[in-house]
Amino acid sequence: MERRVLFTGFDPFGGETLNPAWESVRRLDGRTLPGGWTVAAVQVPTVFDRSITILREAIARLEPRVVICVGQAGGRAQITPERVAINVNDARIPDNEGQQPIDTPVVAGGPAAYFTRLPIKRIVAALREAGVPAAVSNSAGTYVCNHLFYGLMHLINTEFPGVRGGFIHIPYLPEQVAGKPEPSMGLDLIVRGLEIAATVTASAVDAGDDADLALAAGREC
Ligand code: PCA
Repeated sequence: MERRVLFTGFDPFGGETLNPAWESVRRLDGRTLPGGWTVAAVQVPTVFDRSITILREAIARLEPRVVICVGQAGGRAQITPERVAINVNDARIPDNEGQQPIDTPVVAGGPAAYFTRLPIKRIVAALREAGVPAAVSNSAGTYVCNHLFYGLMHLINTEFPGVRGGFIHIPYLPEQVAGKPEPSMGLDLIVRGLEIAATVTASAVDAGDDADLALAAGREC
């Protein structure tokens, strides 16, 4: 396996003309991180099943040690590393190929949920330290983002055990909400935040450190 971080970012969906996930990860493609890690970015479609197929192919081809899938979470004001992926597809709107699964499993017979393998508390602490709004999220929803997140964790647990990976949701870009009372975050700040998340994870891998920080980052409901 390479000392490489693979980022994935979704294409636009739900009537948007851009997706901040792809806009940000494509700017990280080809960068070198502290410690000599390289970064690759791959676009995935906002499509059930095919997004996982493309992720699997990218992991097999690029042999990354770290995988961070990124998606747009409209309405959120912070960068939010996700704690848990659940084995449920329940789509409020059709995906980009018209599929709208309701209450189906991501993987038939798979466990109810997988926890992330990213050091999400360390990431949140480092982001806040750098002045980037961040919080742990305890739900990635039930649409294609949770689907890909669960698919990634299933791949890690069945085929690629050496990969540390997980999912991060990011806010809308300002141009997506101009004229709407919705929160957003500028592209440069998102890119910086994702680079910090990758650097924190890479250095945990280099240190052989599987433990996360005991930082209180939960919420009541
Ligand atoms: N966000 C959606 C799917 C693609 C994306 O960027 C989600 O949160 O499920």
